[in-house]
Amino acid sequence: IDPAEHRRGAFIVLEGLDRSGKSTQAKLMEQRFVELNKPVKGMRFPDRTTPIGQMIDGYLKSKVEMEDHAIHLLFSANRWEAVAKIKALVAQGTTVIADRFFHSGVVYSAAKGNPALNYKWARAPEIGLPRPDMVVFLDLNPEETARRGGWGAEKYENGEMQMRVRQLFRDLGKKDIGDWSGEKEVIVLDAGGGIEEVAEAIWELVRPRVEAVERGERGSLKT
Ligand code: NYM
Ligand code: MG
Repeated sequence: IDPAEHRRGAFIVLEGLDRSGKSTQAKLMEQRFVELNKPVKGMRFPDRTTPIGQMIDGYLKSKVEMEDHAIHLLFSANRWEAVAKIKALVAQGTTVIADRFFHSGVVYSAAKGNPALNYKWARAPEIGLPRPDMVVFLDLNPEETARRGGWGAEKYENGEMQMRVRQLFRDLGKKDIGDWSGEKEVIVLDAGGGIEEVAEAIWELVRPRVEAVERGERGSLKT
C-alpha cells in the first residue's frame, strides 16, 4: 500500500465543562492545520442547525421539557446524523476537529443523577459511532469557569452539575478504551493557563497523534 494514497484524516475531539474554552481552542487548533496546509473541518455537537438540533436547543433553553432518556437519545441521534459526513471527510484526508462528541453525551446524562439512567445505559446508543483518534478534556475547576461569565442561561449550567461532569470526565481519564492499545478514553489536560499556553499544550498532545495517523499507523477509524 502506498501510504500517501490511502492517507485518512484524523478525528480529534475537545471536551470540557461549559465555558472551559473549548470553542476557542477548537478554532485555534483548526488554524494550526490551516497554517500547515492540512485539510481540516471544524464541527460541534450538539449541532443545533438540524431539526433534531433545534429540539435539543429548545430543551437546553428550557423552552420545552423532555424526559431524561428522550433527550439523551436526541443528543445521540444528533451525532448519528453526522456520521456519514465525518466518515466521508476523514476518508478524503480531512482532519475533523469536533467541539464535544459522545463523551459529553454519556457524561452529562449520567451526571444528572437519574437512577434509571446510568453510565452503561447512556453509553449504549453511542456504540458504533466513529471513535476519535484523541479526546482531550480541558480540565478546569467549575469555580473558575463560573467566573468567566455567560453561565447559567442553559440547562446543566450550575455548579453542582458541572462538578459531577468534571468528576466523570476525570474518571474517564483513567479508563482504557478497552482494546489492546491501552489508550485512555480521554486525556485530561489542565486548562487553567492562558489561551496561548493551553493551545500549545493541546497541540503538543494532538500533533504526534495526527502524525501517527498520517504515517498510516492507526489504521482506519475505530468504532
Ligand atoms: N450536552 C452536549 C449534552 O448534555 N449531551 C451531549 O451529547 C452534548 C454533545 O449540551 N451543557 C450538553 C453540554 C452542554 C450543552 O453544549 C450544550 P455547548 O457546547 O455548550 O453548545
Ligand atoms: Mg454551553
